Amino acid sequence: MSNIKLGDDFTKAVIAATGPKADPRVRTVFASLIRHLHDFTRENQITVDEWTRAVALMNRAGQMSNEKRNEGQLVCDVLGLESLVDNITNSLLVGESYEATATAILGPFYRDDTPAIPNDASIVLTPPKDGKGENVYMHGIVTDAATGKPIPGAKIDIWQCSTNGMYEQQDPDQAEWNLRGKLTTDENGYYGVYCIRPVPYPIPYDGPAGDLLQLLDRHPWRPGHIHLLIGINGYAPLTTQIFDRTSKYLIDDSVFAVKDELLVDFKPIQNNPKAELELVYDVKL
Ligand code: MBD
Ligand code: FE
Repeated sequence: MSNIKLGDDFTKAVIAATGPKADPRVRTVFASLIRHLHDFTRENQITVDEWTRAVALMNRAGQMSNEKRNEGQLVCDVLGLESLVDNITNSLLVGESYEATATAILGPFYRDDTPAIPNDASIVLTPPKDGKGENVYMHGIVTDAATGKPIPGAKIDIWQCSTNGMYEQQDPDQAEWNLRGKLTTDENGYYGVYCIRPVPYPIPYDGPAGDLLQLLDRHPWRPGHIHLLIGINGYAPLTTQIFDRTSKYLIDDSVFAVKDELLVDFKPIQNNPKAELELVYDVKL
């Protein structure tokens, strides 16, 4: 590094350029960000060519993104960043909710305007045509982690992709809102919904996130999962995912979201004309 003139003093000068009206948190975080970015760049002797490629990747992620595609988030996901901020955010809440259900990342396919549906409705509006769709009666009770008491009126957003590996908004052949719904727990804290057994699927890899996976000699697959977002006034919202215990890719999820506590069992169910499988999943807030 003997020829490098832009060393520690240069980094300090860049940090010191921050003005007096900057918000304290912004000041702290950016001083650290500049420090790490500069150290990283010196340590790896990053060249103009390499930096140009990184800038192009960021620009392409932005250009590809719209309300159906969040490529910036996907790039973060394959680098483990969304899982890391999820873990930090929820560690900060410990004490208040130490017995609560484990969290997992939101992912890029959540839609915040999902319509409400009644309990025991089916979210399978477009049944899979490939014969891989196993119908599941998923149900459980939402309780208060501290008291064990049921929580009535909790909203449960649920979403999953179809057996062709696509979420409804990615796939013109699926009805809008297919495999999505917003449930409300009843007076006993009960929720129930008919869905499908989730199958492994590849995250979209035709953009910068895919380029990164290829560069790093990695695959794009995720284990079969169902997303949940549970909220009610007075409790911190719970974002999580549940994973089929028998799925492939549990130990090499491309976005690093699997936790032991989130593995679930699909069991055969008798005497239910609407489902072959049952999934009992209780939630503690
Ligand atoms: C997904 O379906 C997902 O759940 C996450 C976390 C990242 C990419 C695609
Ligand atoms: Fe997902």
